[in-house]
Amino acid sequence: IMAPILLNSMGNEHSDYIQQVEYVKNPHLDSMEEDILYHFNLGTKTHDLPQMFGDVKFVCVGGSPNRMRSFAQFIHEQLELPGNTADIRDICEGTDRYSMYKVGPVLSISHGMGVPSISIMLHELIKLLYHARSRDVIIFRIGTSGGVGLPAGTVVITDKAVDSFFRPQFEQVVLGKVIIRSTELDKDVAQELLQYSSELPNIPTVIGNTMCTHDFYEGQGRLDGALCSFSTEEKLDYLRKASEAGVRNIEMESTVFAAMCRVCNLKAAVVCVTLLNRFDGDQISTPHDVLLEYQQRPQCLVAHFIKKHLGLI
Ligand code: R2B
Ligand code: URA
Repeated sequence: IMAPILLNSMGNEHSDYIQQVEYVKNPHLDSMEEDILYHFNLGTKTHDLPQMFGDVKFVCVGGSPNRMRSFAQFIHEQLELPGNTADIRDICEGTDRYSMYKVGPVLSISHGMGVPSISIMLHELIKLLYHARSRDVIIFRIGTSGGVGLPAGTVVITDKAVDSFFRPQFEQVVLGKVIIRSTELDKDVAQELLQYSSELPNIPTVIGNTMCTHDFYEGQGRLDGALCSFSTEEKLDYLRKASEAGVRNIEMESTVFAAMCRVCNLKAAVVCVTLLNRFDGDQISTPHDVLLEYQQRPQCLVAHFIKKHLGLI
């Protein structure tokens, strides 16, 4: 009897068994005849997912569809791939919920704003990677955030994603009960990103905790929403407490992103630029062109990481 030969995702032969880590954690999936990824407008019967996505090694997600298209074009240039960047098309053009672009081994997807929006996207993305039999994928959230005591334009690589009580956990209500999941991210990927930031010009970067809230205004202690139930002093007191808990920035998706990726064995990192220092104000009054430059910083850092991993630099 011959020993089974397994092919890994690069097509290399391995003569012994490799522990294949499955990304999905759902016993019901295997008994389904078809899986429709409704919000992507993709499905296992209508699309050849292994052929379309089997070679994916890096997934980058961010809130805005336009930013994720620009990122796909930027990565296309950085990887010096053949063809025209203008021809990169939205794989999810059949739906306006999310946008998805594939450039070589890199997938760039928008997730909208907030925990429910990104969590729907992640369910379908993780199933997509499973159906496609992708292996050794690293996923990055590249986004924007409010800084806690940092100058605008600082890139924060998330150590721990914490909730509004500064706890490193994500709570999900399932069948009327609260399930708590850990929000720890991959330490090695974070350190590697920090190292690469020092090799690039003009990308001030720190590692710190990221607070994830369920609102942009009151939920982030802003005084400038349509309603506000607290004083300036109370706001500053909360931000000081956040800072003492190691929080360096505030955004709206990191806890569920970290929790889902951790449960599903996906190596994950959160890289967000700060658009303002929340101790100085609430309104985002920085000029548009400066904001655009800030938003490119997480993209440059992650592109550098990808190029290193592909052996291009
Ligand atoms: C950062 O920016 C968005 C709010 O403006 C939100 O999606 C986030 O996490
Ligand atoms: N995104 C947020 O969630 N908060 C900010 O202050 C800025 C961007």
